[in-house]
Amino acid sequence: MPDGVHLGSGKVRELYALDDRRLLLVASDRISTFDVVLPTEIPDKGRVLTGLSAFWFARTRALCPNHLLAVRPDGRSMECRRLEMLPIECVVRGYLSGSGWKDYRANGEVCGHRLPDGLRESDRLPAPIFTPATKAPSGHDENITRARAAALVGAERLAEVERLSLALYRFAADYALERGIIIADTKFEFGRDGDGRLVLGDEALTPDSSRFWPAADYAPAGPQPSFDKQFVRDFCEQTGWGKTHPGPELPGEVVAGTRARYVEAFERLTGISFDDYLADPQVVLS
Ligand code: Q0Z
Repeated sequence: MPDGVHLGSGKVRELYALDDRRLLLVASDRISTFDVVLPTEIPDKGRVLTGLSAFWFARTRALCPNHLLAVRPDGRSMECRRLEMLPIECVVRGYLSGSGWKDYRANGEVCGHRLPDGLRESDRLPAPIFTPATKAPSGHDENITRARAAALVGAERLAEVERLSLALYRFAADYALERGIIIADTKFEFGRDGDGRLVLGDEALTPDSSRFWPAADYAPAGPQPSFDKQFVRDFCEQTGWGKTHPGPELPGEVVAGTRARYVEAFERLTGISFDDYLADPQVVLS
């Protein structure tokens, strides 16, 4: 077990305090689907997610400062600067999916962004949009208007996180698309450091905080297969499971196929072999 005082658990991550300035964020191998954590783990999933986050933090430092201090030799733990987190989720959507698609179908707009008529599920948007949400402990985050977001963080700070979120998304989505992965949408979390400056926190641009789609299979006008979780979803649908706790155990071939997809996402995006990452996690930082 890592050192530090346990501060909290996410569905698949753990947070520890190392001292008054530093936190340890540990990514487990747990996997969730349809909002339920499954009883079977995906070996190395936490390492893939930590490696990808660290990779993006290293490559986006010039766009926006971030909380990363170090990746531990276990490859799944990140030492981070302790921040005062903002009470909103900074979602950017480049494609119409999930709650964005739902809201568009209901009223033609998403978080106050009026969109062209006639868009289909999974269509690419004319330009990426910033669609803030409130943090709900249930994980069912609620889209909010920019007026409500401004009331929560201040108009000036909202404008700054919008600009930063769009810049980060554009950079990563362009980069990923060249490597065959569509980042359909993503969620950033920002905090303020001791001097009040905005800092990117949490995890960033991972398949758990984003929708990753295989670009080769992209076919709008319907839902897209998930780059990482499709085998798990297909298996779960097949079993007739009611999507309430507890979820089903995953068979070995679903575990192996899913692990391979996580490793493939890591290797495509970073250009680094996952074995090299396991041997020395610092490789993602240069
Ligand atoms: C992140 C979370 C997890 C449970 C708080 N740099 C930071 N400073 C202060 N707070 C946080 C961070 Cl990243 C912070 N979370 C999300 C992560 C387990 C909750 F691993 N909560």
